[in-house]
Amino acid sequence: MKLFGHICMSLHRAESSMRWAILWALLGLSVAQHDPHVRQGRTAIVHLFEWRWVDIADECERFLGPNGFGGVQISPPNEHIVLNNPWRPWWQRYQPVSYNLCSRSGNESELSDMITRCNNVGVNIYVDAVINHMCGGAGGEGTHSSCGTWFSASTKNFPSVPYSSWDFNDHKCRTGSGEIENYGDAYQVRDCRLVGLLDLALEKNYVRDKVAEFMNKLIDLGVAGFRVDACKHMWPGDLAAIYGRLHNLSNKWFPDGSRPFVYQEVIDLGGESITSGEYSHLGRVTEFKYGAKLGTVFRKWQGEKLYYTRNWGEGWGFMPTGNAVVFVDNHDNQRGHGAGGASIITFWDSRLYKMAVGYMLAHPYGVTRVMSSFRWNRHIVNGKDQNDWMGPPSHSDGSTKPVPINPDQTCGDGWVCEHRWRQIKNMVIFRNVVNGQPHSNWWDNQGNQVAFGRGDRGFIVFNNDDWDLDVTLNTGMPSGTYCDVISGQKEGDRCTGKQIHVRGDGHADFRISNRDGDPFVAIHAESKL
Ligand code: AAO
Repeated sequence: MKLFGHICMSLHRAESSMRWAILWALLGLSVAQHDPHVRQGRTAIVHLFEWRWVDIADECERFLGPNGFGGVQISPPNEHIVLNNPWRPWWQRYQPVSYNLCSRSGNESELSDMITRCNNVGVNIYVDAVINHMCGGAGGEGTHSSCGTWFSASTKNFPSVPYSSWDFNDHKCRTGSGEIENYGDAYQVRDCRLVGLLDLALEKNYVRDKVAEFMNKLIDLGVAGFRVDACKHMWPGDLAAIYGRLHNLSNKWFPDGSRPFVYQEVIDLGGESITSGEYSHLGRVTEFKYGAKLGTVFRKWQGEKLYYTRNWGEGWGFMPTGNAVVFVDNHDNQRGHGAGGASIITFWDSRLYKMAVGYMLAHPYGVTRVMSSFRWNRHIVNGKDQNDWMGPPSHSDGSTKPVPINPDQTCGDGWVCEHRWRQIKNMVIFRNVVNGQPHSNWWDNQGNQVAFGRGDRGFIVFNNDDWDLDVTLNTGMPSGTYCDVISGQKEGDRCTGKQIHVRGDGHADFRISNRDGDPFVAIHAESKL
């Protein structure tokens, strides 16, 4: 009955998104903004949080291109406020002071060079676009900005856009403080200030034009799309008007008529007045339930078991797969900002993290985004990280440090580079190899040991129980010897880790100790000897 209910609900959702799609098509509006335009069968995006443009360009050429990554989400490229107290927090970049393309990550020519070099090796660039607001109202007045442009937060004057006090929403906000006070009231959430940030009046054509001009400049430089920040705080109609003004992607790298990919940050864990569904006709939406639930499952909290994930995806109340961007953690909730709470798994819990990211990349649901972080001095007091503001590894003058690559391919100087961890990098490749194949051959022990395949192209087995796994399973794969891509990988004609022998009937024996460094095994068509 419950399953029937889930199916009906999913069908209902699928139908309503279909209706939207048809309506939109009739209106002549493109729905292609759901398409990430990844090249050559690539599937995963990596967020290189706070990386410099020159380092991203190098990373595209030396690592992301060769290992099949589909794209990079970059930190906001706009000119932003520069703060001393706290000192150069990472979040200063979410406080624009102009749309000049110079930021903590580099200047416009470095940005443009990065976009070109990444595109040339088949890796897309997606820009984190901060368009809901400018800097905080308490941001002062002066030239404390990333390219030294003068602005005045107190008089809402940003001459280099230009925006003046007429271009902000304060007159519309009905709360005493001018702040969002209650997330249950959709008007407050969209018309008042989010944590003190000056809220742009996106209903004005002038403001829409300025925002679109900024985004079009990036499109013309060759980016493939945008992660749009704080969408919950903007009216869907205003966003539609902005997206409608966007150019097609550059035909230097993308087919004629390609619309920019749009994925919108809307935090919807349920229980508020605004839902992610209000935005899904405009582009994809971040599915925050995904990481929150996956964390709860892998941590075995609230009685969750891995085998309950046999209907992972829409069956768990997530949005339709075609609308979703999913991730285990993001730059906010890995340090207690945003939403998701304590269940979120991050690189700090590396063993669990590799399993959770592996699960996400093996599963067909959604467009997947892998997080790539920097380390900071985490200092948790009563559940709150006192150092949640700390910016990227920096020199004493505040400039961001380069990302040095160690001989073993990991990163140095405080850059975590989760995307370079063998297990995660190999699962990005796995996802490409199984692309388009159905979720198949599910097995579980009614506990925390599960396995599933992707047609005849790949198979993965997890042991998150506190005892060994020792089973024979139908992998659905052609017979042969395969290299496990978690404990090692295929190098030439040998495996550097475990070998899995698939017999003529597709069955293979799996043995995973709960004490293994990584208690999961994955094989795919291209890891066969
Ligand atoms: C900084 C300072 C502030 C200062 C401000 C202005 O920290 O003290 O007032 O500057 O001077 C980032 C940082 C902010 C920073 C800001 C600007 O995270 O700390 O403020 O840059 O520098 C909401 C938004 C969501 C947003 C998230 C952080 O809806 O859009 O807050 N994320 C994006 C970016 C983020 C960035 C901004 C937006 C702003 O990814 O990096 O901020 O550009 C509820 C709501 C959520 C809401 C959260 C947090 O969540 O649903 O919509 O997110 O609250 O306020 C349970 C609930 C869940 C709830 C959650 C937390 O889990 O189920 O729904 O609890 O209460």
